[in-house]
Amino acid sequence: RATRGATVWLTGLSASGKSTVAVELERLLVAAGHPAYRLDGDNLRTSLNSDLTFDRADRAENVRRVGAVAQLFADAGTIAVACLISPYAQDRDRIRAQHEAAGIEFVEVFIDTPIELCEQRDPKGMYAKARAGEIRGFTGVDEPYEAPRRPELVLRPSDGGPTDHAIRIMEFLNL
Ligand code: GGZ
Repeated sequence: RATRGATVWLTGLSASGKSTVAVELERLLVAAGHPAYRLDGDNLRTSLNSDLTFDRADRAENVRRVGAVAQLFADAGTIAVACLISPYAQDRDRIRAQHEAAGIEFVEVFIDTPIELCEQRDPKGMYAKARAGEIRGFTGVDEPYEAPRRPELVLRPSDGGPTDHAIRIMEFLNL
């Protein structure tokens, strides 16, 4: 039986662990014979989205483009695994509606890592710079993050590590 396509949309703060879960999920899916492809917001900002900033309108455009690309992958029978902060509910809801209108499954996963933990990790020193005022408009510091109200899945550090989280998503997808 061919894998049906779907979009798995990981949303959460910077350093919440979205990319790590996405890498793990892509690996598990492919190992189980399901075509999967990761669309990482941070990476795509150097290519498809290199013209975009972090202001409100450009973040909306970032989410719109990656949502449309994910939908194309899903339509072709691949599991698209998108990981973007995607901080605004309205932008995420819009791409959900577009998937639903086309009859394509959309799975919103909230990587619910408390900001205190994200700041402790701070792998690129960005929270420190944002706190020092060297970066302005940083999500969670001086820009909002709107948590999903009805995500299909919420994954917290207390649920385990990235592999546990990826397995939870596989189970949700019945794969
Ligand atoms: C949030 C920022 C910002 C600002 C640069 N706010 O954790 P990272 O470093 O490696 O990944 C983050 C990435 C966010 O890109 P997204 O495309 O996922 O964001 S959005 O969905 O909001 O469009 C972070 C880095 O870019 N970064 N400046 N001001 N994150």
